[in-house]
Order: sequence, then C-alpha cells, then structure tokens
Amino acid sequence: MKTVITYGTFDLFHIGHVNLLKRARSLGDRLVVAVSTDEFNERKSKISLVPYEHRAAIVESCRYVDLVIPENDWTQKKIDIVTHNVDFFVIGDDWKGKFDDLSEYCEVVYLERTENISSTAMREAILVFTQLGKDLI
Ligand code: C2G
Repeated sequence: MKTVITYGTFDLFHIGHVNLLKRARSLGDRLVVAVSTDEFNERKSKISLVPYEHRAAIVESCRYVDLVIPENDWTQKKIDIVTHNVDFFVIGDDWKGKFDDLSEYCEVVYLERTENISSTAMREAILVFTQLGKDLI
C-alpha cells in the first residue's frame, strides 16, 4: 500500500486542484490531503473566501482523495509523513525546492501547475463581477 500526501488551501476548488489531486493519487494507492485551516492561512498571508470546514468537505468529496486532515502549521509535515506512513510527498512546482528536506522521510515530487487558473484570479474575477453587478443596478 503506497500512500501519497499533499498540502494546500484549496480555496474556490478548481481544475488546477483536481489535476494535482488526480496526478498525486496516481502515484500510489491512497491520497491524504492536508487542507490549510483558516488560522494557518492567515500565517501563510493567504486569504480564502471559503471557510476551512467547507474547503475540507469539498476536497474530501473528490474521487481521488481518501483522507483529509487539517494543516495547522508549517512544521507538521514530517509528523504527518511518519503518522500516515507516507511514501510520496507531492505538491505543485510553484513550491519547487521548498520541501526537499522531506526527502529524508519519503519521495518528494513537484508536479507542474495547471496554467491559467488560480484561486487568486477567481477571487479577483468575483470582485469584478460583483462590482459590475452593482454598477448595472
Ligand atoms: N495548483 C496547481 N495548479 C494551479 C493551482 C494550484 O497545480 N493552477 C496546486 C498547487 O501547486 C498546490 C495545490 O494545487 O500543490 C493547492 O494549491 P493552493 O490551494 O494554492 O495551496 P498553497 O497555498 O500552495 O498551499 O504547506 C503547503 C501549503 O499549504 C500549500
């Protein structure tokens, strides 16, 4: 049984997230996803529109995901890898090199990001449409 783990905010769940989770899952038999809590997002200086409980439930509903755990801190990865007997740590290549230290515990794989989609761009689009809606009323 090969276990894969990945981490992320997964705000406004989109095809880039699906592609990442699908490819991550294909590396093993089980995929654990650590979803950043709202409190941890603040420390990541990341704003998410969707609250943690909903983000976690949406990720859990994805066919490629076997277990969702909270990501509360930068330092939990090594503990998670040991706790869940992880064989592969996977994350998008926007993080390339940042988690090489985990190769002491498991294989580290950086996957190419999906182009032309991001939660940030989606949040900005929502703001624009909201503003346009106000102007049209
Ligand atoms: N991703 C992707 N393609 C995109 C957008 C995101 O492959 N167009 C990937 C990211 O590289 C990441 C995952 O989807 O592997 C989740 O992305 P985010 O929700 O932006 O997560 P991030 O803020 O990068 O959190 O401790 C690690 C952090 O929690 C990672």
